[in-house]
Amino acid sequence: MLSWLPENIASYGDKIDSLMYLVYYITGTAFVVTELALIIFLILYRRKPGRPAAYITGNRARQALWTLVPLAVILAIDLSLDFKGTPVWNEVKAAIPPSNVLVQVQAKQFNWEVHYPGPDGKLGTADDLVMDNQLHVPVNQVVKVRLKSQDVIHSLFLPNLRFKQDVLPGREIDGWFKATKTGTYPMPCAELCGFGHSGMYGQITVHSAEDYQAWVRQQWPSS
Ligand SMILES: [Cu+2]
Repeated sequence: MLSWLPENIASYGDKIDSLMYLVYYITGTAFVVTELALIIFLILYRRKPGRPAAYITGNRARQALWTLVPLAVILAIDLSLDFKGTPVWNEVKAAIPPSNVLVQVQAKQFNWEVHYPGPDGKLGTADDLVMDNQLHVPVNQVVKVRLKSQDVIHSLFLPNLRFKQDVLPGREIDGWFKATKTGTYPMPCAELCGFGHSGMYGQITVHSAEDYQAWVRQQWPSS
């Protein structure tokens, strides 16, 4: 089930996917039950010659039950989702684990401008490197991503890393991920941001430790 989800290469991906499954099964069950009830009622109470429509006077206690029972069910589902979701939110969004790899992704119509801090590890210095639509990271390491926008709202989407974060002009938003598998994966914009939105499409390359070192040496040969 849910095999259409893109391959998961995020350290926290399983937890996010299990929440997706949970929502999927709850909404799937609700869909089947309500559609079945609709079809059964349509057949049972269809118009028949000689059968007049029922005259229902109403019953306050029964009507209250018809409202309160579904309310209790929905509330229980909501609370169980909160209960399951809160630890995942805390792990993924609330705090960023210690990280040695920092990148700044600056969104603009219609590119991802990726700023690498260089050997000094600081952004905004002379050894910074800027690449369009190319995000290079090492495997099995926490990568801290600083998100900025130069114009409108964008959303950095790394489907394989189960990472999706809005990028807002005037704000600096930090996120993180840890890739568990090397390879090249898509990096689209997930927020309609103008006429070139669909072309706002980069790539993330997850390198092995050795390949990443080689890539770093290639970019900063003097260091
Ligand atoms: Cu965009």
